[in-house]
Amino acid sequence: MKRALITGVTGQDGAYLSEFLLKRGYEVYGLLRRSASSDVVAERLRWLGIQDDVRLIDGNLTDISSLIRALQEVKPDEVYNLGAQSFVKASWNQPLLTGNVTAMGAGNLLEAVRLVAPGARFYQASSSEMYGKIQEARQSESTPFYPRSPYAVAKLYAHWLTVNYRESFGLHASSGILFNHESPLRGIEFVTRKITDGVARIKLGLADELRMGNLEATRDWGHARDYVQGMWLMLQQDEADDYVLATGRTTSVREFCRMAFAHVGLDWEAYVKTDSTFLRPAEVEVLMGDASKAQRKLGWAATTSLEEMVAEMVEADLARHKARGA
Ligand code: NDP
Ligand code: GDR
Repeated sequence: MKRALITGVTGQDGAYLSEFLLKRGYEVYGLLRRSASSDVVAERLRWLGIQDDVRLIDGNLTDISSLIRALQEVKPDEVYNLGAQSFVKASWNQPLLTGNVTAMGAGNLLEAVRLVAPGARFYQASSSEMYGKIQEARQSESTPFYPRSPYAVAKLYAHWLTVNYRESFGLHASSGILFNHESPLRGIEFVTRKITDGVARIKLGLADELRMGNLEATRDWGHARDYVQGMWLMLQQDEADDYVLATGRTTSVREFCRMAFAHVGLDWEAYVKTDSTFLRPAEVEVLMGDASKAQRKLGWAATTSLEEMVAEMVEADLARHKARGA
């Protein structure tokens, strides 16, 4: 039976990846950082009904000793580094924390793997945010990076360190450059989930408007369930490498609003207001990925359409609010 250690197990991708690996017979261990709100930390695992199947180990990416202990205990075949301060907007207010967790945390984990578990296969959660101010209309593994936020700068450090540890020490370390992927388990602060939650509230009479930032930004949105399969496929290859995962379709925030409101029969323009509070000091205007390498080498392709995902997310938020008595 294979063993996997996942950092960021309580996040969106950690939950779906745990579910995916459990279905394939893995023993799944997740690194859990200590929180005063311990009753809610495993909410996403609970939502998927796997909270009792994932073994949680105390640790923090900023504390290398905890990572060394976790690796000694688990002896993993595969290590997935999904842990991060992952909200781009927050990275301008907490740039150094973002650097400590998202950049140095990956460095701590790579060092710990090199020292304790050099035979383990390693996955780094890199991001399309690294392309930032895009240098090519479609971004692939060979497109130059131009990060536009402290978050993206931190991810770039982690990405290149992963490449460097592969080339320097022969680690089986792969970096997945993933474009935005969403789901009903997406954090409420990210734009898609903010919109689908807003739609549900408005439909149920709990709110009468939705305040948004830049509606013109466009993103290449896929479904997290598809993307965790791609992470796993990267670690099943004989050679470690870097891969873009994306749908190849880009859609504006404005259009996402239209689709989500239309799903419940409402006109988005009657409810969405723009609010400068949600603008960013520097914006990533457009992202559109080219995942042809992943398609060719991994046999991976996104399978969930944006329309299907919007419907699933709106329905899940309606159900959540109804369950709370709305
Ligand atoms: P989430 O924000 O949902 O999850 C982040 C996870 O990191 C949480 O489990 C969080 O724990 C954990 N974490 C935060 N700080 C620490 C720390 N100091 N030590 C250990 N764990 C910590 O992110 P996603 O699931 O959406 O994304 C997974 C990864 O993929 C992230 O690295 C993200 O940056 C990257 N990524 C995501 C994309 C997306 O579209 N979703 C696209 C490209 C990359 P807690 O619950 O305690 O806060
Ligand atoms: P992003 O995701 O920054 O792409 O990072 P987010 O959903 O936060 O923003 C996407 C775009 O929507 C615009 N936007 C708003 N965003 C938020 N959060 N709230 C708003 O009200 C709003 N209005 C407009 C943003 O300006 C932006 O252009 C996500 C994270 O998961 C990262 O961790 C990951 O690396 C990248 O995706 C790929």
